[in-house]
Amino acid sequence: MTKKRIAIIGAGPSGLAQLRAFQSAANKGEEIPEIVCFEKQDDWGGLWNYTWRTGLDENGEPVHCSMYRYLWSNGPKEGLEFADYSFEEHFGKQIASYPPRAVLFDYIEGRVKKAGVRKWIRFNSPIRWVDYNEDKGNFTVTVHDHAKDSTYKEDFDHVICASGHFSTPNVPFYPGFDTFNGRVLHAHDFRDAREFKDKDILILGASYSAEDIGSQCWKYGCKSVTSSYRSAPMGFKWPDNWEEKPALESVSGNTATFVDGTQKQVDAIILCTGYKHFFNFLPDDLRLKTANRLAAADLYKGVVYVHNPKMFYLGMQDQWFTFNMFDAQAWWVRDAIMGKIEIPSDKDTLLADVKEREEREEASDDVKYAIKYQGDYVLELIEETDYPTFDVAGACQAFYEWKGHKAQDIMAFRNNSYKSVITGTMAPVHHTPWKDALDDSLESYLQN
Ligand code: FAD
Ligand code: NA0
Repeated sequence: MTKKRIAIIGAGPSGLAQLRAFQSAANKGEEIPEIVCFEKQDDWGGLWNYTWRTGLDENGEPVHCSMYRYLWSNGPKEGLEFADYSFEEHFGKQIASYPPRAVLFDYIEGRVKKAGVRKWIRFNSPIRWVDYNEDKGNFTVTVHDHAKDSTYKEDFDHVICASGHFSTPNVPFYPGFDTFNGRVLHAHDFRDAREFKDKDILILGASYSAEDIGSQCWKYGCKSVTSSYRSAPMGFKWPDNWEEKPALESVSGNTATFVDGTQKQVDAIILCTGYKHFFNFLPDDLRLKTANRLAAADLYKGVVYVHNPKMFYLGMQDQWFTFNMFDAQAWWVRDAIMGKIEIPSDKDTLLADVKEREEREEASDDVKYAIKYQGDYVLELIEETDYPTFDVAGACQAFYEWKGHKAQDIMAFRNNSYKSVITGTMAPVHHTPWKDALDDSLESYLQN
């Protein structure tokens, strides 16, 4: 019998989890399918693969990166640690709890280097299109090879889409943006907080990007932050030069006017208004359409596309859990593809699973409920595979404490440390408080 062929779209944390999942089965002597991972960038790591570029990349493709210089993890690393590869294994010691981007990139890369899966990835290879062939029951994938500047097609038995959903910006318009006397940019294009030193900045949005980009600009010396919320304020105890305003009404010249009638002079406007699930390489019958929520639409078990169960999606949920959730999903998808887990053949059963997850998510607005909801999901998947189980309740506890620490002091929460649920070791307190640590390099962070 010929081997099944599997296409993975994207070599970010989700796609890499899928490669590691198959490699770990091969390591145990199992016969695995042929794996090809297509990555549009020239390196792995997804959003964690930082670039200074914005707009279009060197090949004319939209830049994927939404990360910026000086980005430190916004949640404790104890909530995302790989169960099969601890921080202590990678760094040879326990490290502090909120690593900067470069440190997390190094950690992600360490596991897949050890696994030896780079050979399965074709870099500089954006997927242009995917077709499902009803007659053959397989997929034809069209790829652009930028190295050769040629386009080719290959057939696969399954497609796993791991292309991420925090890269295509959601960009609203407000009256006066077109005549604003300063820069208007989306968080996706924000790279260096020093650009806004001594500036009065306006941030639109009230979620993680708004909180963190505002905090970065504050840390690196902006004159003031005004953040504007559409639904509800973030409500933290902000520094004196940070003010929360209700929704923006319009701008005129450099004056921003808010719906309560108040005004503020600003030099730049940063739209922290979220991202779109955007798959311009997928036809209508394969393309996921979902809001950014914990129970993503149309995904049985959060991963199987209900309208074509040979197609899978990884990491499409809104995320409390990240790397270890992608692992749980990847191990589960591997076992479904390898016939160890059965996907119900009846579409109503798949849809009922989605509905049940949506209703359970909607049952409460409480943050702790949401964290536990996703923790339960991670546990549900790992219990069905051989992914090493871990203390998910302990990881939820780290998230609850993190929430408390943010409420206490939003500019100091990253100075706290938590206990690893993988090795049981307490993280050291970082050598420098976050607000004073201007160098975000790996070398500086690991100096303890
Ligand atoms: P991505 O990381 O987005 O990777 C997707 C990959 O698919 C990319 O390499 C991309 O080039 C590739 N790709 C896309 N389209 C194609 C195509 N057509 N063909 C081929 N390849 C394609 N999570 C945390 O745990 N901690 C944090 O501190 C944290 N900070 C974040 C900060 C920001 C600003 C953002 C936006 C997100 C942050 N996240 C954080 C969440 C982040 O979503 C995950 O950590 C993780 O990167 C998601 O992995 P992924 O593989 O699903 O997607
Ligand atoms: P994100 O904050 O980029 O995080 C993504 C926000 O935008 C909501 O507040 C929403 O308001 C608002 N919004 C949307 N449309 C708007 C409009 N037309 N006018 C005004 N406001 C508007 O995006 P979301 O979706 O959370 O919030 C959108 C991801 O990036 C997260 O997973 C986060 O963890 C990650 N991230 C991490 C870090 C670090 O680790 C930093 C940044 C981002 P409303 O009214 O819809 O609530 C450091």
